[in-house]
Amino acid sequence: MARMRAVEAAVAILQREGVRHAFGVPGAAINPLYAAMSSNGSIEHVLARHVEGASHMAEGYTRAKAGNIGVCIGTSGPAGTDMITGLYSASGDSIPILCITGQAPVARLHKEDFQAVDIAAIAKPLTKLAVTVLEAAQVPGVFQQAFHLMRSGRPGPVLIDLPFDVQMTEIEFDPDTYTPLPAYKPTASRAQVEKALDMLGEAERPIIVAGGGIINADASEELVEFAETIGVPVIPTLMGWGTIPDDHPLMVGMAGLQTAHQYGNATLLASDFVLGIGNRWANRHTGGLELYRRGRKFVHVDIEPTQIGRVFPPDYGIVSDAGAALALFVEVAKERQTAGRLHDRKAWVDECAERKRTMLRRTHYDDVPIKPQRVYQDMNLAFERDTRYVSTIGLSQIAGAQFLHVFKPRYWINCGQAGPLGWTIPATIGVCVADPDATVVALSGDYDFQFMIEELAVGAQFNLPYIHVVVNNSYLGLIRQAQRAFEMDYAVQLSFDNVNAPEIGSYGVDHIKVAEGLGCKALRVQRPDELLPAFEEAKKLMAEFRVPVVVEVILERVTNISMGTELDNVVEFEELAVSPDQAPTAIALLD
Ligand SMILES: Cc1ncc(C[n+]2csc(CCOP(=O)(O)OP(=O)(O)O)c2C)c(N)n1
Ligand SMILES: [Mg+2]
Repeated sequence: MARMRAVEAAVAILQREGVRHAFGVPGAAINPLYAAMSSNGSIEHVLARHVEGASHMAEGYTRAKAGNIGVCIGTSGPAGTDMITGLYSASGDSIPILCITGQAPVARLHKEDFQAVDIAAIAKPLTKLAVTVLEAAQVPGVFQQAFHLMRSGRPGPVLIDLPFDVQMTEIEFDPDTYTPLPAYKPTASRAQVEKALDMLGEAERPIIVAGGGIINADASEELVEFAETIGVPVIPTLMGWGTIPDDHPLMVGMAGLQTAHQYGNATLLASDFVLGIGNRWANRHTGGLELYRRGRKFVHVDIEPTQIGRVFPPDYGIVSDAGAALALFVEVAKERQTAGRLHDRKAWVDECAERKRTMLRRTHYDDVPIKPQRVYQDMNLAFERDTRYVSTIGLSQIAGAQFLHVFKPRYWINCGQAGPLGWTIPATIGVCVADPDATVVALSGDYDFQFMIEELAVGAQFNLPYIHVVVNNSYLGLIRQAQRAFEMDYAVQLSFDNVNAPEIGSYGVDHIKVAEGLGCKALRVQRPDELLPAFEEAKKLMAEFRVPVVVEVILERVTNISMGTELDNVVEFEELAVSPDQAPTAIALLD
């Protein structure tokens, strides 16, 4: 046993739970923890420029690699409230992050002390545990429990709030014998898997909906093996995109109201059975439930018991970790294969493949200003299979999901549920810290980019090279499009004549100068034929200077992107491809 400050025990636990990086902003009330990190020396700290940024960095860090848990740290009061959006984002997408805040001393909590706020109460609905630790001797147990909870069941964030005196108090703690608690993960039984496969066997046109739970469980290989064994097509959700490579013959598109393919929606509507694994029937995926459910049977596999039946009652539900369920699905499916008990699904798969080959949106345009579709087409040409994309929200994210290609799990890192503007830069920084050798490409609209633009300085300071494609329509594009229903174009303009940058006309903010001012490299693209050379130049600059490189593309101001309110009425505003040369990087045409 050894006597140490409670925060020294906390840092020793972080170390033993595998934490190697932390993202944060110090302040007086959290300085004891910083002192403990400084003397411990095992945790590299990345100094954010905004505390919300630190929370999104932690989330990007967790998402990049199986087993990672991002840690974000801030002081009392506004630092905690700044990180609330990060906690919301992480909880919505089932991502574990640990948020640590400083707090006023226990005896002054009730006295409206400077920057004392009940952050645990504020964070409660967004976390698996949010606690202000009032007894120093509880600090080790609270941290141990935090890691147990973050790793158990449906993953999610935890907030630990540490009053200044609690941090400073000496306690007895033995780091050498500290052991993480085992994580709890429910497992499907053989009888449950047999029953689900029986139901699937009775269907004529079954599909698998593959959710982000498969990525969280690191079980994408098992998913592909299962799909291949039973010969059933897969529709990944936005969070599950990458579980099966886009060019796999059984990947039949994404379905949904926005981030979806025409062929994905058509295939979902043609199906008569859906096996959902690690998904949550998000409304941007399902659209109206009456149409989504009509004429189909559903089996839902989820790690969290109370998720079964939350959105609609499935025909059968199984509570299981996606990885554990898939391992058993593969085992039972192989047995049935050997026994000749599986159906030949070839005609159904061919039908889905034909839709994937023919129901294409046009991407090849030569217009100036550039049409957004052309940007994604050229990104497909410029960036290799092993590119990790990061994006958040906006027409940019929606069109990105419609046109880009993803080939591996965790290579589409997207804030699916909360969609807070500003998430992209800090989340990308978290990804770069977690995987410094990866090729990382972020995608933002101009407004998302401006929200937390200061975080670019973190990328420059800590030498985190990545390419940030900023599609600039000088508009809150998604909201402008939504306002068509109100016949207005109100408070969504970002354009103005920048007195310092007449060369960009009325596009307003000079992103190049801002990015350069923050220590990054930046290029501006005005014409479609400049796109590919700019991406190549960006790769060179990234390698040479080891800082983020911004490629800003000046877009046409108004382009409506395909979306709708039901899976069968997604509105196509632009032309559909009528010949392969109009969609030259469409996945089914690439080979
Ligand atoms: C914090 C926050 N406030 C408001 C919104 C609503 N919102 C969603 S997209 C969007 C506009 C995005 O504009 P931009 O980033 O330029 O992307 P574009 O749609 O133009 O491609 C807004 C305001 C949001 N998602 N998050
Ligand atoms: Mg915009």
